[in-house]
Amino acid sequence: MPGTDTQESIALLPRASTLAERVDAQFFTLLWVDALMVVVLFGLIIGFAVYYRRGTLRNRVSNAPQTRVEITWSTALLLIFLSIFAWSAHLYVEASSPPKNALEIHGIGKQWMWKFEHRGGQREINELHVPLGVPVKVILATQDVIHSFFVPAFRMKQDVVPGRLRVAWFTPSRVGRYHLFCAEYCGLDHSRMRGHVVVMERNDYEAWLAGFTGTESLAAQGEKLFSQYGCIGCHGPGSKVLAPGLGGIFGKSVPLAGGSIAVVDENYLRDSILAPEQQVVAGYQPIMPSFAGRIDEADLMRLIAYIKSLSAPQGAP
Ligand code: HEC
Ligand SMILES: [Cu+2]
Repeated sequence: MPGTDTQESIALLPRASTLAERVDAQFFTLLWVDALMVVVLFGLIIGFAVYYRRGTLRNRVSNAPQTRVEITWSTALLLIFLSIFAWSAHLYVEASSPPKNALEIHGIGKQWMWKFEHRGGQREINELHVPLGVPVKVILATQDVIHSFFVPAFRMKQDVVPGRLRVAWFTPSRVGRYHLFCAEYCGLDHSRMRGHVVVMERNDYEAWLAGFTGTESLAAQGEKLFSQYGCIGCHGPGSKVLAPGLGGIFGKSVPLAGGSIAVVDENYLRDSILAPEQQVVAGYQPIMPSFAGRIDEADLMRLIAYIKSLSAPQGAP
């Protein structure tokens, strides 16, 4: 183990994301509050047991209710617990809302490995390279059973369930190599479903990305699939079928038949492809065939990347 890390890894898990610092701050505050409670409560129990013990006559004191003491004590506790709740809720909401400008990386869990694909099409298995100080949003899918994306040094864990895309996000705050685990028992080789997240300085990361040759961006791969699967026949320009155009829809709200409104995010696109009959766009016939069972998670993520790229600001890939 490299010299500088040894001491810390014995004492504590490394803290390698901005969230890790905040989670630890909260964890240790709670630990100290609890420790204080234990000392106060047990101190009082033991103290009173001795002070009011039988035979001292002190136990003859009145046992009329001490209303003021009761109210103060209960209110104080209530306020303490409510502020802990507010603090935790705030942390939880932030930990589950990735910033808009986050770097997006796709990940797929399968028995028994993690596969990642960067925007430019760079692929890796059981390793995830990320730049320091940049918010990273990992869009996760599973090809089979439930897995869980767990990076202890980031204090972050996200279950990945079949049929849904899940998002894990973090801002790495320390260069290094950190464990990545699957934290959901997923079959025979579950314990070997692990890898590393490698946090690099930004220019090192760029250089690392550039080191791949012959990669094609996810969106470009998705564009090819868009013709291969025949989507273009209905959604492409000049199509004879009445189908909505897909340019610019990402992030917008669409009115659905039946009067409800859906926001176009990754899961909406995924559902539109696999179960189009469930969310039919208002004003269109439900003629789009379901592609469930015909498109796997890897191709789905490419198609989604392509449709998203149609909504990207000019110039962005
Ligand atoms: C037979 C023609 C047809 C084909 C083929 C087809 N679609 Fe569609 N698609 C439609 C129609 C019609 C709608 C609008 C009604 C609905 O929502 O089901 C639609 C809706 C959608 C939507 C929702 C659009 C919105 O504005 O909310 C997405 C996304 C989509 N299709 C993607 C695809 C992709 C990706 C493929 C190829 C894998 C594909 N479609 C293949 C006809 C088609
Ligand atoms: Cu797993």
